[in-house]
Amino acid sequence: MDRTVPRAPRPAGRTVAYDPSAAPYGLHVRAAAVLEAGWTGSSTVPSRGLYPHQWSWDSAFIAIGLRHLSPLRAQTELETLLAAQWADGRVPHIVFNPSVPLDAYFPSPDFWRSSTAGRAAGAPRTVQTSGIVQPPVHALAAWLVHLADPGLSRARGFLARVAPRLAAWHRYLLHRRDLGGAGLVSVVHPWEQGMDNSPCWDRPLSRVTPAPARSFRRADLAHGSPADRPTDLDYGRYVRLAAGYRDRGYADEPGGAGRDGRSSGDFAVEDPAFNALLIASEQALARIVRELGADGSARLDRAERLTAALLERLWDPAAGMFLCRDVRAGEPIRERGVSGLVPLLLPGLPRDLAATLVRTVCGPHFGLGGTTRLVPSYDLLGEAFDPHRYWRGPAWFNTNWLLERGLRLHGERGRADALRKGLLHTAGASGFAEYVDPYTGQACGAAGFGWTAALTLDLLHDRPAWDRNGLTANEQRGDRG
Ligand code: 9WN
Repeated sequence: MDRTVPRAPRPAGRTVAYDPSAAPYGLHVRAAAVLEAGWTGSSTVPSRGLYPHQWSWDSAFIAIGLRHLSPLRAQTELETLLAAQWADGRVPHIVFNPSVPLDAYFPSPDFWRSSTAGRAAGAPRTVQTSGIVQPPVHALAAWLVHLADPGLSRARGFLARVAPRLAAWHRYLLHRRDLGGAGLVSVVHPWEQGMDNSPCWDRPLSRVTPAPARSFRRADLAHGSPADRPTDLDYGRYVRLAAGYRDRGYADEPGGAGRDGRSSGDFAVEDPAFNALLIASEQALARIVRELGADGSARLDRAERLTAALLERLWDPAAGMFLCRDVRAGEPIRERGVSGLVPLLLPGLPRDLAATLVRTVCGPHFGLGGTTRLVPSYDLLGEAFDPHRYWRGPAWFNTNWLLERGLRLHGERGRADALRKGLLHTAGASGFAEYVDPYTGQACGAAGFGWTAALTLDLLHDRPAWDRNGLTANEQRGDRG
């Protein structure tokens, strides 16, 4: 019997047999169609209208889903992104598609001027990129993509080609971005952390003088409701920060510059999700180098040290979760954002702390299993909470996918199953929305969003594989071959 989907879009390369008894047929086909529509030939756009280029962490999440349709495409997705890596190791947050008109997205290549302003930092000459980064989900994605078809991966030398780039990427973060001097990575722009408009940034951003609204032209308002998007004042601050970094040649000044060290700009924040994803990716890179015949134990040791620094520096017992740290002010940011829950995906968390995080996810501030369907991006009880405004309350699928994995990893099977069910239902009912109202599931932002479709596919097809082949507690604690 032919078990492949008859009318599903068929990406190039080997397609993966689909078992109709294992997952809802319609949802699989619709999610696959979203990814097919976003495929440019070498990567996938998050959204044709709102985000018509390649984004860094989107591509990692998209590859994690794409591997269930075409492992070849999933490998290509990551290879395309890594081909735009700078010589200093940074992986840019946007790789621009030259065939897209300049005014389709702001800030466009002529704002970033990567090949000129970024020359000293080693920006590539042949492709235009932004000069900031996004969370390092890539090694984790590369490992999961490899597992989808190890034969193809070995035949193409996939891991051998991406491993040095992933290692350079992590090196850049660990050596050039330790701005607080405590071993954790700092982000220098809210766009780097990926949850752009989170209330967690309000305080550190308030020190940034906004660029005047007339000095730039936003493109996002043509696609989204202004009530759901960041304000012009916020955009003015984003623009000022990015332009300042660009005008300093995208140079980083690591080593605990601290309160007075302005050379790296006004904004420097240690974020729990960014650092937890680096730890998970460092663990994945250990698996990758081991698969390539080398010793991964130094990387596992580093992951342990980073986990200790994360606990020491960002865990807040009173809040029952991790908090961001404002490196310039030298103090924690007392706002509960979903990023403070994301370290739940780490197998090396102390048991009591993981239990506390689960209580917080399900408690009044995030409401999972009670008032909310999906985990909101920000504290339900916070003053700035807004169920529709960008990263100030709505639920996103990537953060919920990470929490589903974390709940499962820490033995919370019932809660993980319920969240998975909620995610699959909401993804389908919302038309794979960019984000949703956490109470009602109402669709917000772009429709047919890349990582929403990709992570839907992953939840449909990969529940056992994550436990079996992913980063399980046993692998991290004992298995150090
Ligand atoms: C800026 C592409 C990106 C995501 C981010 C999300 C949003 C961009 C924007 O879209 O950010 O990078 O223009 O608002 O916040 O997480 O990667 O989907």
